[in-house]
Amino acid sequence: MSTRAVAAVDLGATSGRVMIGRIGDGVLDLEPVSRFPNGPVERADGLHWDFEALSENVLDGLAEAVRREPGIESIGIDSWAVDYGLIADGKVLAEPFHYRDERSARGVAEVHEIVAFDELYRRNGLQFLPFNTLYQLRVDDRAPEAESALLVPDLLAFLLTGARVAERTNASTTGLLRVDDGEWDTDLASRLGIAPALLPALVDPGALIGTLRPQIARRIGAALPVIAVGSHDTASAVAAVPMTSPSAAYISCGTWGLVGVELAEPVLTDAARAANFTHERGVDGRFRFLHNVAGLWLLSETVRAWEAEDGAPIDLVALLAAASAVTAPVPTFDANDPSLSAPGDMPARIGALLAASGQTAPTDRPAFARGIVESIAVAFAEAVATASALTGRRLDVVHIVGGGSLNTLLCQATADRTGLPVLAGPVEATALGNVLVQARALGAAPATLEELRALVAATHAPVRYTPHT
Ligand code: LFR
Repeated sequence: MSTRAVAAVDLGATSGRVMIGRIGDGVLDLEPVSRFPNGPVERADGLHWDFEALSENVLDGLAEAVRREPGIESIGIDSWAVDYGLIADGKVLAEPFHYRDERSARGVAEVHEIVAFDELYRRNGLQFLPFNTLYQLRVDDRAPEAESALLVPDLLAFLLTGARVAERTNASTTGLLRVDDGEWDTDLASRLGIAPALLPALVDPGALIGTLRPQIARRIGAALPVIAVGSHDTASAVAAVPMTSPSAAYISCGTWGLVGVELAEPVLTDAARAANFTHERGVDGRFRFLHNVAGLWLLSETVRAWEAEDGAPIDLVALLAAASAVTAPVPTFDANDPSLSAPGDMPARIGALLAASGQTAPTDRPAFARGIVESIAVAFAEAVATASALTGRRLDVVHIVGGGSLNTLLCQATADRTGLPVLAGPVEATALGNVLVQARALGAAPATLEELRALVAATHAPVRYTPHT
């Protein structure tokens, strides 16, 4: 089988990238084409994403990808979840809000006044996250002017092709999708004052979304199809976790650490609701039964604050090496505390949490960073244990994929605190999942998720961390 090529657009909360994916017999690799910064931008009405800059960067990246690899056959797009843009008269009405914007707090209060959380969980199976799309849409003043609300990857696909769709894995993070049949819960939307007409037709990963509009095709240099992938980045990442058995847990670790297991059927118990475990839809109708843990966000926001203080960049690799060398015990805190969710002075907020639990924040930076990594690992271990208890599965391995898989301190701490071996990598699981689903739709990859994961395992052997007892 000859090697085939596709383009993967993968947008994260701190950076976006365009990659060429190549796939063939025993071949699966990525060529990075472009990488650009991303992050919250403060506007008069709150925190947003700079969608115009993002889309320009995506188009430039795609043009460069096609220049380098004229054999590219399709494009797939994934990004973080929940955030959306509104469309009116065929145009983007307003920049998407950032999920860390505080307006959603009002949405939570209003939604829960109308529909209690118990009922929401029964209907949508989602963990409570204050920024889930339904809370945002409830308080969106511009929604009445709009024809459609499109999640970020669907919004980009619309700009590229003109087609309006809702890819199902990401749609499952809105809170407006029924957990039982994966269709829009239009009754719920209506009760919340969200016009069901805003919600476009659902498509599954692998579906053809459309072909590039002529002016976009000219700019990129080819009239390519855009294929739906697991457009929620976590769905793409989980599709590429080289798991070989149901007794594996996974952690997709970037800005967030998404910790859980894969299920064929939901576990909608009171215990799952109380533990705030979610049912997000995965590729091929699987459920991502997981819990959000604040991941590398805590570290990157801390480093950002120190850099502002110093007026100079910090070498993260050196900082983590120094943190690894710390031998004295470090205090830990609840990585999931809601006070750590907004951007801004993270060291002070962590210090306040430590003080509230009668502990003292280390004054030296490596020890402080070590405390952050250990606190994330504690939260990871708790979530793995909870996933096991809620599903009744004995878990025997933890896969870590994404940026966190390169953090040896975090991987070892997770092995130590779970008491389970950690298999780390691939770092680019999200982009690989994106490539695999496109390739399968083109007939260039095997049919089952298990076979796709076997290809990942064969081409990206994970690094093993054994727990120290
Ligand atoms: C990870 C992620 C999480 C989602 C959070 C906000 O990038 O997509 O799965 O809960 O971002 O959208």
